Amino acid sequence: MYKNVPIIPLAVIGVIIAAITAGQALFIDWLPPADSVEAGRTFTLLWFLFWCSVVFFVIVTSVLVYAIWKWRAKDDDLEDGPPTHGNTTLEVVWTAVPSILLIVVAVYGYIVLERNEAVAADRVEIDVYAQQFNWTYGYPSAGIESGDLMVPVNRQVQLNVRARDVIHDFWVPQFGIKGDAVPGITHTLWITPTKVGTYPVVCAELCGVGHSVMRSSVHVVTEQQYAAWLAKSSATVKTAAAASAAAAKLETAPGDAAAGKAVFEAKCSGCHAGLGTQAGGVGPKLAGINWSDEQIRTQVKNGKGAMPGGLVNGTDLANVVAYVQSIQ
Ligand code: HEC
Ligand SMILES: [Cu+2]
Repeated sequence: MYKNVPIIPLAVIGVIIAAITAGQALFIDWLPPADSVEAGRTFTLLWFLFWCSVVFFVIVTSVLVYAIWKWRAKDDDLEDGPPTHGNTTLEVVWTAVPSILLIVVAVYGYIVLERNEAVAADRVEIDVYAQQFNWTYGYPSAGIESGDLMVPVNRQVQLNVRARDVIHDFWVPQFGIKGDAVPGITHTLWITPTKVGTYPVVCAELCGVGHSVMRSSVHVVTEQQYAAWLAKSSATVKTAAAASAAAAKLETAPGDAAAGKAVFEAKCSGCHAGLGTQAGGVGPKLAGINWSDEQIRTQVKNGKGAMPGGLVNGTDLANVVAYVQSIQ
């Protein structure tokens, strides 16, 4: 039945097409290195799909090219050609094979998805905030925020991706995972980096004029380095918080008007004439303004108009507030 099949010409055409297609696959670097467990699975699935496609592309294209070459109508041939009645075997084959293949692909794809989204008990949770045009990372366990993403190697990282303005998209090409950051929604991604190194974080959703520069870095470090970094950053945050709490305490403590007079002479009287008792200079007269301590403190801390903020702080601030009150 198949003795008429032109094996040799079909084989020659097939080999040529296969060589061209496979060459494209093998000699061009289509994918970045798979540096996460998830990327390994996804990229393998992708290559499986690709090589299946190559096989069928080669078969179909070889027959097509052969048919075009062999049975091309002559220029003066206006006939319809002989009628054919189909070929049941062929039709069954070309229905059954793709059906089976589709089932295989669906099952394989499901398994990859299932594994990539299996949540590990010892995972590290990190919040990712996208906004025009930068990334911020929050470490809820340590109570800190950072502009860089720091993750331990070989441990699952759960990223809770959120947007503060418009839609963005978190993407680290080498991790093979990409997920939209949508306002009002928390999108969860799971990544298990397998190699120590620094990788780019790219925004993969056109989000405005600064979209192309919306990048940051993810540093994959050892478990010890990660723990040390967390401890150090949270200590820094705590020290800063403690220092500002202590400063606030000093600033709001009852001040000493006499000591405040000296501070005023040094820092304020250049603008506020007559130690603030009279108009003149750049600043207004302060005697008799009838402000609360809080108002004066805020004015000195933040400044206003031509008056710069932050001239004094701590105990000096408390004292100068007391002095301004004393000349009311
Ligand atoms: C560089 C000049 C300059 C210095 C220095 C300066 N001030 Fe002022 N200050 C001003 C000006 C100008 C205003 C008016 C701001 C406005 O309302 O636009 C002002 C306003 C104020 C007011 C509010 C008064 C009102 O009625 O609006 C207070 C209180 C005050 N200054 C206190 C101080 C104290 C205390 C210091 C020293 C720690 C100080 N200023 C240093 C220029 C200065
Ligand atoms: Cu963006």
